[in-house]
Amino acid sequence: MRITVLAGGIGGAKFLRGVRAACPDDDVTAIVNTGDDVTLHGLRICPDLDSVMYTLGGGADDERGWGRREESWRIKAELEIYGAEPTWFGLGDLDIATHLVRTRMLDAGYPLSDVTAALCERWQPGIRLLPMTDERCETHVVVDLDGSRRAIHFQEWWIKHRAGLPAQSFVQVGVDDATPGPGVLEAITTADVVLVAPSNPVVSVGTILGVPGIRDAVVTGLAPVIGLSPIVGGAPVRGMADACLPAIGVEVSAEGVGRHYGARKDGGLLDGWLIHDTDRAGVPGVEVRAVPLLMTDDAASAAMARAALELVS
Ligand code: FO1
Repeated sequence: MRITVLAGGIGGAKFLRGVRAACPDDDVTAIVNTGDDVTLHGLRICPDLDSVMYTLGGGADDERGWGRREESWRIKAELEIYGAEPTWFGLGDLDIATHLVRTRMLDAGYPLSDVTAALCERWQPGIRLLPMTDERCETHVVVDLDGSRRAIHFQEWWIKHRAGLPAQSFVQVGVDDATPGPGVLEAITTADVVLVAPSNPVVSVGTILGVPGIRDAVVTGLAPVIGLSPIVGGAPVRGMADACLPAIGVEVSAEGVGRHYGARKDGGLLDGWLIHDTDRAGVPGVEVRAVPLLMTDDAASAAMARAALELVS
């Protein structure tokens, strides 16, 4: 069976580990958000691709959810002594090697998809990782800061300001000129099932669907589309979806996100919607099922993947 998953970073990575565990003999492709990507200290950093690659490759720090386990921060400390801004971004020594290899390949003219494939040669994630696009497409957040309204990079908003500045809106800089990366549309049109990971509906799933052509391919494709709610109770399990959803007028609940994605038969995204077993959600035109959605370990994530696939049948 061909399973294609739309995924962001930390939540998406944990869920993909569950899909891989539940479907060891199936062909799994992850279409990963690149809107969080940023160039800092001359290095191109792809947080969501790296979270997925490290998590599936066994190199992730599971507590943080991003970056490498057994990491050290000596270069970051040196940069701070030099006063080399930004000092708020956590650049780990081991992680820097990934950014150096990626930046060198990009500078040599390789597209991000080739770079990702090369990095995965080492990490062997066990599924195919596809950037949503090879073109630069960066999420910026419009905020009021120091008395003026301005757009700051998503990473600055999320890390430096801890998503504490109310997001007036989100702008995916470059998305209108972006094209789906190599293999992306094919992974959607040939899929037996498309899964929407419990990732941020605005800055992860929303950004992937914002790349011209991707939403249409999912909505008009033959494969059933099953989503998993990133919101349990009235809050995200991790991350900052609760700081993002109000900016697009969506209630921070499983029902709010499900209705935001909408029913495929009405031109929306979903055929099925998994919500946490303590939640309730009415999503017209969508089959809703309540199952445990806390990815406490691989067994829990695998059970979620199986529940999503059962919803297909
Ligand atoms: N998240 C933080 O909260 N603080 C950091 O200093 C930080 C550094 C960082 C470095 C590399 C990387 O791949 C991810 C990093 N993240 C950090 C996470 C990142 O901001 C988010 O995971 C994604 O952009 C949103 O999912």
